[in-house]
Amino acid sequence: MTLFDRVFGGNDAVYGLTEGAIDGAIAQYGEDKAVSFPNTAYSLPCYYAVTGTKVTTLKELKEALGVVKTLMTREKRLNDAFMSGVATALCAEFIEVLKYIDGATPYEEPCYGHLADAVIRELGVPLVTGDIPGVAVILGSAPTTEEGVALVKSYQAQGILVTLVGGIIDQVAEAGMKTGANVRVIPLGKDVTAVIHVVSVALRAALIFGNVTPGDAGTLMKYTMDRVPAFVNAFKPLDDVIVACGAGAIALGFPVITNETENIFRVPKSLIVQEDVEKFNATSLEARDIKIKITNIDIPVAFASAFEGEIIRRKDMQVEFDGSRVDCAELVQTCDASEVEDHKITVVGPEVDDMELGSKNSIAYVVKVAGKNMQADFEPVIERKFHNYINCIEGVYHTGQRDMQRIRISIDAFNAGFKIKHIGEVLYASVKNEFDAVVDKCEVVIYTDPAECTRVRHEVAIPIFDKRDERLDTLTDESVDVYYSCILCQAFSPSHVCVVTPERLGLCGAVSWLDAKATHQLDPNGPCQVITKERPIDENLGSYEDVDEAVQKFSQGALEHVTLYSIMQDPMTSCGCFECICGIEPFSNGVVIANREYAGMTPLGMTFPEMASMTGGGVQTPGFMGHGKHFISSKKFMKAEGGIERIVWMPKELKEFVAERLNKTAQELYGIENFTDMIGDETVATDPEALVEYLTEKGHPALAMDPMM
Ligand code: SF4
Ligand code: NI
Ligand code: CU1
Repeated sequence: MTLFDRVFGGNDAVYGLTEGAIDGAIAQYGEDKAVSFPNTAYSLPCYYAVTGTKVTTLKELKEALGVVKTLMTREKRLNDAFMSGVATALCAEFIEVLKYIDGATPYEEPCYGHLADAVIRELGVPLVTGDIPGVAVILGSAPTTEEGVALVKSYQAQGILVTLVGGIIDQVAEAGMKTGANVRVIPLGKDVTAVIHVVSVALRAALIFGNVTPGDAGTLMKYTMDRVPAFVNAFKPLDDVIVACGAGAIALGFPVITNETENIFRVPKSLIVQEDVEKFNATSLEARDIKIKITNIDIPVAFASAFEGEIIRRKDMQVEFDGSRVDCAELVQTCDASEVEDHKITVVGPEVDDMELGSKNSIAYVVKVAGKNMQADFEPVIERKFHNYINCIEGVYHTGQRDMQRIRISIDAFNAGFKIKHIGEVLYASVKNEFDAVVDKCEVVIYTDPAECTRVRHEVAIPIFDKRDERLDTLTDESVDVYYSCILCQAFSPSHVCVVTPERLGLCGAVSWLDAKATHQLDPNGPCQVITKERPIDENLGSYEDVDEAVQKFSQGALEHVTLYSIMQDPMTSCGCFECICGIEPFSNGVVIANREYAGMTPLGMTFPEMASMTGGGVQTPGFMGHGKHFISSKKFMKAEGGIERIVWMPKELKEFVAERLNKTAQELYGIENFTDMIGDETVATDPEALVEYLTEKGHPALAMDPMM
């Protein structure tokens, strides 16, 4: 039997199952019954991406199956096993969506099933920075639990996002391994059709970031091949259905590595037989050409970006440090080279062994750096990374910053021998690794002595923070000589360019003007380039000849004009990983803002994913604009259209997050007190009528402004 026979055989098997399932559902619910996956604007994402048609009811699903049948027949005739595999995958999507019918929640812990659009948007930045260097899809049961777990852990330790389908899920659970999106190990589901949920992520990435036209299957597959660093590890025995799905994966550019030796065809670089499961990792990375950044740090627990989202609960914690209760601080201090002894780590005060189980303690760490190219402006940039660095330690958890950080060390980490001094090792190695262009020498002093912590916090850290805040306050678009471009997201959004200014951070929320400046210094030929601002065209719009030239150049001609302060005229583009999106609300002359975390409805009649689907892929879409959370309180937010007075609605959580800064801006610009009180949220209105009523009652200024369109 050839590979082709097996794929076509798998096709037929899946097709039969799908047809039966759809007919069964129609018999039960009637053909007008709605079908969709939750929290996506692209339902059904794979079918929509491949054909350009959205499916919303069982009737349409049945029609879609007809289309798939035609596709399968054609591919069979053309003898294209790979495209035929794609058709099989579409059937898998149909089977999976039926599980969600009638509001069902078919997946239970630990499985995820369908992944929301928001998950994909969140992956944008870590994927482009190489923080997540790849995506592994592990299918079936490993020969032994140990081998399966070792494979999953090997990827996890490299920061690779691991998705699991089938028996491996039980193996990982049996070994007691923690799974979840926060530790980058995502069990999708135990049926083989659950594999579609990761395919769906790849295809939606093309729609969200790549501006690929739905239905343009050729461009779609080129996108996934070139830009989505995924691969498949499939354990034997492989049945025809798995082989067919594997052919689909290969069509998308994802190599399949298997330990199956019988009845299998090898396809160079695409279908690779590797009998030794221990070598799956190396073979896969080579096949997909994934390079891993190695950070070797001498600590007794693992250190990997996959552990960044790990949470340590009170009952699992050995000790904690809490800046909101006792004196704590974290600080980068620029020193003269003579004052810094490279790689010296000092702990002043008790070590973890001397602290009581479950106790709350003080901690203050001062990272002294010296370097010819070091500037005080880089201190907060480096300092803000401490959160990531410390969080990457397995069994250590960090939140907050400055003098309000909180750290927990787990009992497991403690038992493995983790000590306070290891935090110093991590800070040292990470700072030297990432900021090598500006930091020549680095020394870490960690205080746990309470009196010393009080001294460091009040006498050293707080005065420095105050000075930095003053500097940030004076950092305006007018006060600087240059802006910066960021094109990091071009890895996914080939024509997208962010223009980062002091008052407008990158839409991902992760790149401020200071960050961009530091990035430029660290890597002069990298993603952040200087944009001069010597030739303004219209200061109110924030348009400059220099900016236009820069975006033309960095978008390879895709963009001609970009304004910094307008959402109507030549607005900045979005890649897709924006923290928030704002869109025009015509009844109130205002804009509605939704953040990625918000799952509910907005007064636009759209959810966040639906609003978000209006823009992305590096194209300009007047009326909708992606932006960072901190941009909301900026004096430059939609300045051309009247500024923050246009904001009429935000989810409550976001409103609370921005309240202090936004109210300050409203006070300064318009003399309005407690502006956020005038802004609606989901507790007062999710439809335009109720919203306008609320705004009228509150005397919201937008109502009296000119319509925006
Ligand atoms: Fe991507 Fe813009 Fe953020 Fe750069 S600033 S990482 S281009 S979203
Ligand atoms: Ni104090
Ligand atoms: Cu992005």
